[in-house]
Amino acid sequence: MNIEQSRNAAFGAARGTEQRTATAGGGAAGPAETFYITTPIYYPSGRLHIGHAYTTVAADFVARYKRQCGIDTWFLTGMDEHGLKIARAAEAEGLDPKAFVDRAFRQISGLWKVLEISHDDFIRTTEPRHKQVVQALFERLYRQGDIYKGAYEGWYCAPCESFWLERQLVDGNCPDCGRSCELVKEEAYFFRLSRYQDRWLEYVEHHPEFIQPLSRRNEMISFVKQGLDDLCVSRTSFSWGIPVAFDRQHVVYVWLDALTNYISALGYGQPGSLFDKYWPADVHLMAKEIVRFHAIIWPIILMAAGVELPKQIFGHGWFTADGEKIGKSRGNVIDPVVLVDKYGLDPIRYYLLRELPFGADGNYTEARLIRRTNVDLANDLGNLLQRTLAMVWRFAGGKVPQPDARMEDSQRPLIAAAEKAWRAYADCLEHLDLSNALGAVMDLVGRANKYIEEQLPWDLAKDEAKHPQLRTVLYDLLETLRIAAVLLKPALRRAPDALLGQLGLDPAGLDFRLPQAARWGGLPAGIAVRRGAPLFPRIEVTPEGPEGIPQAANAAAGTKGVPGSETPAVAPGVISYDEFARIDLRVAEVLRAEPVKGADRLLKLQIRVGGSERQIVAGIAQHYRPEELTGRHIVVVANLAAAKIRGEESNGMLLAASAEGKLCLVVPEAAIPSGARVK
Ligand code: ME8
Repeated sequence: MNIEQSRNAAFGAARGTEQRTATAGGGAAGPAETFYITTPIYYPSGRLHIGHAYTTVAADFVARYKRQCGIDTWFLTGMDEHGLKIARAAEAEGLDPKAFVDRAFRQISGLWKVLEISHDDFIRTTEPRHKQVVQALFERLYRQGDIYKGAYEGWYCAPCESFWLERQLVDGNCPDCGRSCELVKEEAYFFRLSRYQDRWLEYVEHHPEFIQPLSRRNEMISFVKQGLDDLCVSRTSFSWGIPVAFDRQHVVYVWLDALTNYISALGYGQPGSLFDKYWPADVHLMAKEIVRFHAIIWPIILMAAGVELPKQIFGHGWFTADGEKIGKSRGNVIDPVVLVDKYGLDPIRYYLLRELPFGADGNYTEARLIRRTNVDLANDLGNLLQRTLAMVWRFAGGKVPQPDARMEDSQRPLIAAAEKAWRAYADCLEHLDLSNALGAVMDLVGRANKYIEEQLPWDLAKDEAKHPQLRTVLYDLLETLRIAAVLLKPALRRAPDALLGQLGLDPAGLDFRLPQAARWGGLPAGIAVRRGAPLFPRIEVTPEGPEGIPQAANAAAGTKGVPGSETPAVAPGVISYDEFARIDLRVAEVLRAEPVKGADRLLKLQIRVGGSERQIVAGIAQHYRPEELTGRHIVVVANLAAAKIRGEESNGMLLAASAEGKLCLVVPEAAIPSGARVK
């Protein structure tokens, strides 16, 4: 059974949630058999951008991981279609609001297809199934006295769809987004938030995992401690919303409407619905600016309605551009479809999931995206596969060799490294530490690359007595790659299967279920490995080339400034970190050196950089004899554009220091494998 088939196969995996505190959906005692994860339902007021892709790809990673663990998972996303903001956006285009949101629905569904999001349901707040739950909830709260009628006089921020009191404004503007607010004076219904303040504080105190990360929890607690005002929950000055069933002059406040999606989509109120199976949600994911609505208003609505609270509200950080939140209304959006077209799906998903600690803010730059692809995926993972397969062809006839049964596990360090990687990965995912979960896999990949340098398989091959050891080394490298692919499977969409295919496996017939699939020894000996295309071709970046960063950043971002640079303005003669980071400095081993005919200053060097070999030409013939160089480790610029020097191809440049007619090579100060990064 493969992962797609195992989606609904609940087999009651008890995950020891009892002992954890701040875990995703943790805290509840007893085994967790189902997992329900949500993203915010997005406003279709403008095109969705990389920020929306971030939350949705993150939720997708977690959902796919849970399914891969055999847990019965439900993943919900959707669209928040009502409210003043949408009504105005539609009007600005001369469209009826329904026609406007229908068009947006097609666009947004298309985006999730491109990103291969595996949601189980997509809720639209204009659907009857949703409207009916919102109306019933509103009426229930009214009948029990938690909603009452009054008059609202205060300020409204349409972009955030939030009410503010005069004293809360900052310089007359919305304290959340800084934009101007409008004065609202109308009859309205109010929800008695204030009545539940103490109950909320007590609940949050006893459930440390409820709001995460901790910094957001603390913010929310101090916000509530300042005192909660009752919340205005209806509007009469526009009509694009769900009418209050018993007073049709009013439409339900868009946030009450929107938050209810998390239960309306499950069929709340209908016997035998998905609600009985999946509620309470294990985690509501979102960025920090809307944690307040989810962590305070939503739980209090649920408390009032007698519904169990979600297990966790997780507010991650923002992708920023030049330090400012990327946002539809700021006009600095980056279109994920353009990026996928340009770089492929896996590099984008990997970048989104790996780049920022989940919870922190961070700048988006195309230069970083390229670097992540080149360094982690192309160099570390891609090269490990290529080097290993090349050795399997050369030393083992292209078949997965049988490891030497006489070798103890303690003599095979990759076994322990793979076990450690799995544990770290699973632990990180349970805590929604998505970036470090992938980091654990990449550490394993790094360990395997290092293992090649330690074992020197080409030397083992020279000594027949060492052939059993050679076969074991090769098996261990292949098995490490298999485990890395299994662990990358929920995050990436193409590379894991492609990698497994090159190991000689048929991904369609594999059982990816965790933790079994991550256990050592799953790769059968004797199968034939296959030659395949590189998993991740390096993205070539040349200063002036057509694929250079300036064009890349402009195409996707439409931003001004120095695209791809994190610091737009630097003093003349000073370079930004990003500019420095574009130079790929590597340790290289010199395999051979020889003079270049007719050029008495030049030597031609064959070097190995990690798993690949190349030639460089260097002007050092008057300082070094060729035989002095063989076997030495030097430092090279590995991503310098190729050049022909005196008719010889040169793919890189070595580093040397020179002064007063003297020249010496820059070399690593201690033994370190070729391919090691210099930074
Ligand atoms: O707030 N960085 O919808 P919305 C990271 N409809 N995440 C970002 C981001 C960025 N720069 N920009 C957007 C709404 N996001 C309401 C939600 S839920 C009941 C109602 C992501 O279209 C992030 O998840 O403004 C953020 O919380 C969400 O998009 C806001 O989407």
